[in-house]
Amino acid sequence: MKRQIVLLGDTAVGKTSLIRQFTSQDFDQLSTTSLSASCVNMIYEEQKYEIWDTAGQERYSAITPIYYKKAQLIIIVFDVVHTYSFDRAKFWYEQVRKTTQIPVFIVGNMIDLKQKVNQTDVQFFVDANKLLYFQTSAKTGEGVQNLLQKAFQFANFNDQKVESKKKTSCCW
Ligand SMILES: Nc1nc2c(ncn2[C@@H]2O[C@H](COP(=O)(O)OP(=O)(O)OP(=O)(O)O)[C@@H](O)[C@H]2O)c(=O)[nH]1
Ligand SMILES: [Mg+2]
Repeated sequence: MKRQIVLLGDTAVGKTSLIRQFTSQDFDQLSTTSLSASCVNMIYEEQKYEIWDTAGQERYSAITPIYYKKAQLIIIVFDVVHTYSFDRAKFWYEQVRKTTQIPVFIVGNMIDLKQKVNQTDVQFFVDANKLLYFQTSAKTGEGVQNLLQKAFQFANFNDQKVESKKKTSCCW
């Protein structure tokens, strides 16, 4: 079975750029806004994964839940330059938690630029919700492969937990 990993976050935080780094270690300064969700397939340690890129513009918010409801892991991205993008990350976390308890990673992208989002606020949020926090630059590639590897491991682990839970409930 394929594991699904879904990226969420405000427009222009670098979701598409992160996926480009995941798959081809490459960066496009002229990356244009996504108008719909799309997916790429990846294989890690013989396991297949689907990485879903969603459209961050507000007008697509209503359809985005379709993509994360069946995921094994959700990665919520903000960019460390715009405080509003962090507010939107918190919004997405609340939306996700309305329907699912699956693991969520928080990613602060664009660490190659001057950071304006208050790190204490981010740390408070991730600690309060017991989330893993990663910092990346989709431009330089810093932190990106570490994020990807942890994402594969978590998506796989989470799926095994679901499967073993199912087995246990069959035995009741
Ligand atoms: N300096 C810098 N620029 C970045 C980084 N990541 C993305 N960008 C740039 O930011 C802009 C938006 O990146 P995208 O990856 O298209 O953003 P997105 O989150 O997919 O946006 P939507 O598709 O609208 O939801 C592009 O111009 C990218 O080149 C980064 O880590 N550092
Ligand atoms: Mg995009």
